Amino acid sequence: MVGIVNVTPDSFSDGGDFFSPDAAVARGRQLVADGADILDIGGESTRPNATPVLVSEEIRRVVPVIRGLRLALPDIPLSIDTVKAPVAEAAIETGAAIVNDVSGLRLDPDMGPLCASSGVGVVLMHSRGAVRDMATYSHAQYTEVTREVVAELRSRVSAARDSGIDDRSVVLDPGIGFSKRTEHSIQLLADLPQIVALGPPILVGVSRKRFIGEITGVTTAADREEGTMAANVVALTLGARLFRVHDVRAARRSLDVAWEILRRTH
Ligand code: HH2
Repeated sequence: MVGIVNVTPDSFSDGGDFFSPDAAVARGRQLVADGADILDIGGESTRPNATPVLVSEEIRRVVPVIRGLRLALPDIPLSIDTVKAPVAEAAIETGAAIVNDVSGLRLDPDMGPLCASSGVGVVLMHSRGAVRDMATYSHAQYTEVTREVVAELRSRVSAARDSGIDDRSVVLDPGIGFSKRTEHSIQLLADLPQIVALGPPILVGVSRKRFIGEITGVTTAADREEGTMAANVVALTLGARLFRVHDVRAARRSLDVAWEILRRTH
């Protein structure tokens, strides 16, 4: 279970809620008490029209939080959610053990070599375009979404390998809602076994996303928990093994119950 710690003023669901380092560290402690195994710290929102964040500002946001969490929760692996190598580098120096790159190493040529030389775990998420438009529909043109996402993820795995990243350090993520309309996100979740077949463990980030709002008619992101639970349980059934969520307690409880049943199936 990966708990989200957004140190941003403008994230789509919890922007501004945990913007000060103290609030973010307290949030992280709560998420671990609720059952998080990993915390993912992000200092830049990918929501459409979010304000771009300079490297220096992103570092200023995330480093004190990573430092605080490292001290408060020394046994919990910390992940840095960034597409920028200097931010990842500062986070790794402060104690982050995982880089969650929503561009899948596409946007910063220094990211692959940095991850290789520091030996961190790497989440390669599928997206298209730049940070400012990857969560819009600008690049959401697909003939067959699953085939194309699988091919693009395969090319990100090759890029990681070419940078010297150990295959065993890689996790793949279909990038739910990134350059994808609702029908694309739903189809990708249904076709998850095809992504599982690529080899690495699969992380999904469905938490409170727009496709859940469009199915249920729930416009307030924080009220999309029931839909989040349903999508996570289906993703677990179809092979996902890591779940990036805002409400760890709900996800932990629902997925623990689902897993007790699933692990006894043949
Ligand atoms: N989704 C978001 C951000 N980072 N990382 C991975 N690996 N997978 C995801 O699905 C994913 C992600 C968007 O969610 P959130 O962080 O809550 O919003 P924002 O980008 O507005 O901060």
